[in-house]
Amino acid sequence: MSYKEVIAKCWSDYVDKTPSAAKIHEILEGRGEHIVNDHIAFRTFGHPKVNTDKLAAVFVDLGYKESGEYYFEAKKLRAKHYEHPDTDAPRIFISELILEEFSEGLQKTIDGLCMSVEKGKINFPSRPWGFPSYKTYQKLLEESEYAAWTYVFGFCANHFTIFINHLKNIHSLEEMNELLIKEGFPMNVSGGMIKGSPDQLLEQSSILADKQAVRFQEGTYEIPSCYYEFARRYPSKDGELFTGFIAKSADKIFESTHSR
Ligand code: OOG
Ligand code: NI
Repeated sequence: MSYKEVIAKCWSDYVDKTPSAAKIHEILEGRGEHIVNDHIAFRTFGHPKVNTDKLAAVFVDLGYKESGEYYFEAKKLRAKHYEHPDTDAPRIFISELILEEFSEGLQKTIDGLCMSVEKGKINFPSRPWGFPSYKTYQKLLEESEYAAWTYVFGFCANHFTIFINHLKNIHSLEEMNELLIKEGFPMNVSGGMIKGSPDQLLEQSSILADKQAVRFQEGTYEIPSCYYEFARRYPSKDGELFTGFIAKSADKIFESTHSR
């Protein structure tokens, strides 16, 4: 498989969970835009069987290289990003929950889930532990929204990201956000609608996650699924666009899957 095939599989799973992403595509394409993807993000648990390096192995085999590391103290997460020599390839951002910093109960729950993960390559998209329990979801939610989300959705693209620099008729994140608001999409305003600044060489915004009816062991419940992000990058002194991420901004972007 090529990286393009893996990403295409993740995209079709993602639009199923995120009808807003398909709508935004239609709106932009209707205005004559060709959409370029800046990055795709995955979430996981910092457990030896499924940690960031395990998920990344699939992408590293397809030519991606580890290119940056990030730490989120309050959310108890760490992350890495990966770049591909093919300049058309979107960056990959993978984060993991630092299990040691959570209760024994949470650690046991995640250990239990990971027991059913087979050795070898991780598949995308996949949720190796079968149907989730709503009770477990709620229990995890008490300690970490990220843990609860990852339990239910597993290893799938948590968001795709429209690369604003490549749009023809939209020249700023402000313009993009205005259009989204006019079309009725709810924005993530945690830390301000636009995270980052031209000085930091990266500006980001995102809509709040769609709500999806998910089948649990106990029945079907509507919970936040995935969201769409928008990024504008600026050149550094060498004239090349900045390719990394800004931890302080990312910290707020994570909150796009919080309940509205
Ligand atoms: C990732 C949030 C961080 C970014 O671009 O800074 C991020 C997530 O919600 O899993 O994607
Ligand atoms: Ni992102």
